[in-house]
Amino acid sequence: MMAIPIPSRQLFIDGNWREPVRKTRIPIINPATEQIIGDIPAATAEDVDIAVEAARSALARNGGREWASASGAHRAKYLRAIAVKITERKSELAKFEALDCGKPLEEAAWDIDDVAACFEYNADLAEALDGKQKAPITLPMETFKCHVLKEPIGIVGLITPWNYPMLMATWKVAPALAAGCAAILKPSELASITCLELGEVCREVGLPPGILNILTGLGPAAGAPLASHPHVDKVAFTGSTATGSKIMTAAAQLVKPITLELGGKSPIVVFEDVDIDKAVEWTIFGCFWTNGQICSATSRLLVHESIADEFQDKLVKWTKNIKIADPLEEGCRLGPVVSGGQYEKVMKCISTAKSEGATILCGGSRPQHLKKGFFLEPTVITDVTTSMQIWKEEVFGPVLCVKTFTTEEEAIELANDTHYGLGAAVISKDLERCERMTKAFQAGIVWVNCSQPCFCQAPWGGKKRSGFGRELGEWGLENYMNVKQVTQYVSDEPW
Ligand code: TXE
Repeated sequence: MMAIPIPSRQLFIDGNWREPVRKTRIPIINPATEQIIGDIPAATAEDVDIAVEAARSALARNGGREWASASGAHRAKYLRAIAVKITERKSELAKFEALDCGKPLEEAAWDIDDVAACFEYNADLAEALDGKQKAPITLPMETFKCHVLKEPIGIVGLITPWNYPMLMATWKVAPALAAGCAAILKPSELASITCLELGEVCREVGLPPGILNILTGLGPAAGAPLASHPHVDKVAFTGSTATGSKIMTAAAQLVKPITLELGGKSPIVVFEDVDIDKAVEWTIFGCFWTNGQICSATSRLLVHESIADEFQDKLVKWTKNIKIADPLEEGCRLGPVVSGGQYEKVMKCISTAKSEGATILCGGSRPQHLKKGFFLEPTVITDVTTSMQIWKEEVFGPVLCVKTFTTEEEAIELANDTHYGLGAAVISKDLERCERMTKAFQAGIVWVNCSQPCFCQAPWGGKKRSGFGRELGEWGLENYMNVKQVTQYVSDEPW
C-alpha cells in the first residue's frame, strides 16, 4: 500500500491554525513499524487560555445569536456539512487512524462511517430541539404557568482517548455543537491525527470561529489546565479510571459538572444451551476487536462447565487463526497495541497472571513473524481465581480470561465481582434467563446474544468505577444542556 503523507498541523484555535505558544511538538509513532511518521503540536496552559478566550468570544458574538441562541436547525446545517466532508475523506481518514493507533484498516473505515452517522444523528437532534423548547409543565395552581427552556451549558472541555480517536471525539463534539455549546477538544497525544483533520473539516465548512477548538498535547500539560479552567463550564472525559478520578477532583474545586466514561472489565456469560460456534465468535469479537483496546471489551469469559471443554478448544483454535499483521495489510484482523508503553503494560499483566498461577492457553508472546511493532498474540488465560490481578484489573489489550460456573446464581455473582460496571453480555437461547441476567448485571450496557455492537441512538456509559453520565442518543445531547425552569404568575388577583 502506498505511503500517505500525514498533514503537518498546528493547534486549531478560533477557526484557524495556530502554533503553540511554547512551539513544541510531539512525535507520531506508527505502532506497526515503531517509526516516526509525523508530529503534532504540544499545547500547554497558555494555549488553553487562548482557546477558552476564543470560545467565549464565539458564544458572545452577535449577542449569542450566531450559535448558542441560534435555532437548532441552523446548527444542524453545519453538522450535516461536517458529515458530508468526513464521508468524502473516508478512505484517507481511515488510513490515518490505522497508522496512528494500529487498528485494522477495515475497522478504522467502520469508525469513520460511525463518525459521519453520529454527526448526522446529532443534526437530527438539534433540529428536534427547536420543537421541544418552552414545553409546558402542568402545575396544581392555575394562577401560575410554567415551562422549561433547554439552554447550552456554555464552554465544554472534551478530553478523549486513543482507541477510537475520531469516534470518541465525535461522541462528544457532535452533541456539544448540536446543543449550542462551544467546545475545546483535547485528544490523546497517542492518536491525534484525525482529530486535527476534524479541525480542517470545520474550517472548510465555515463553522463559526471559536466554536470548536482543538488542542493536541500531553494530559498533564494540556488536559489538566483545560479541566480546571474556571471558564470551562463542563468537562466530558473518556479514558482511564485513574485520570478520571483526577479530573473529578479538579472539577470538584469549582463544582463543575462532568461526565466520565472510564475503564471496564466486562463479563460475557455463556450458558450450556448455546450454539457453540456462534458463542465462540461473539466471545472472540467481544474481546479481540480493536486489538482488545475497548473500554467495554468482554474480557472475562464465564462459560458453563458442561460445555467448557468443547468451548475452550474451539476458542483456542480460532484465536490462533486470527491474522496478526500490519493494519494496512489486506485481511488483517489484529494489529499492534497503540504504544510501547501499552505493550509493556499488557505483557506485565500476562506475566503477573502466570506468576499468580494462571495458565496461558494460547498467545502470551510477540508473534514470531513480526520483528518490529507493538504486536502481541491474542491471549486466552485459564485457571484464573477471583483474587488474581488478571480477573480484577483492566488490561486494555487482546487478553481474555476464562472461568467456569455451574449455576445462574454463581454466574451472576462472578459477573458482578468487579469494581467496574460498563458492559456485560449473556449468550443463551433461554430468553427468560437472559432477561433475569440483564436485570442482575451491574452494568450500564447489556448485550444479549452478542457483544459490543454500538449505535449512536442508544445510551452509552457505566456505573461503579466505570464512571457516570450517558453519551449517545438523546442522553448525549442532555449532557450539554441546562434545564431552566420559568414560572410566571398569570392571575390579576393579589398573591
Ligand atoms: O489513559 P489516560 P492512557 C485505560 C487503559 C490504558 C490506560 C492508560 O487501561 O491502558 O487507561 O492509557 C488525558 N488531566 N484507558 O494513559 O491517561 C490524556 O492526554 C487531564 C481506557 O492513554 O486516561 C488523554 O487525552 N487529562 C480508556 C486522555 O486523558 C489527562 C481509553 C486519556 O488518557 C490527564 C484509554 C490529566 N491529568 C485508556 N492525564 C477507555 N475507557 O476507553 C491524561 N489525560
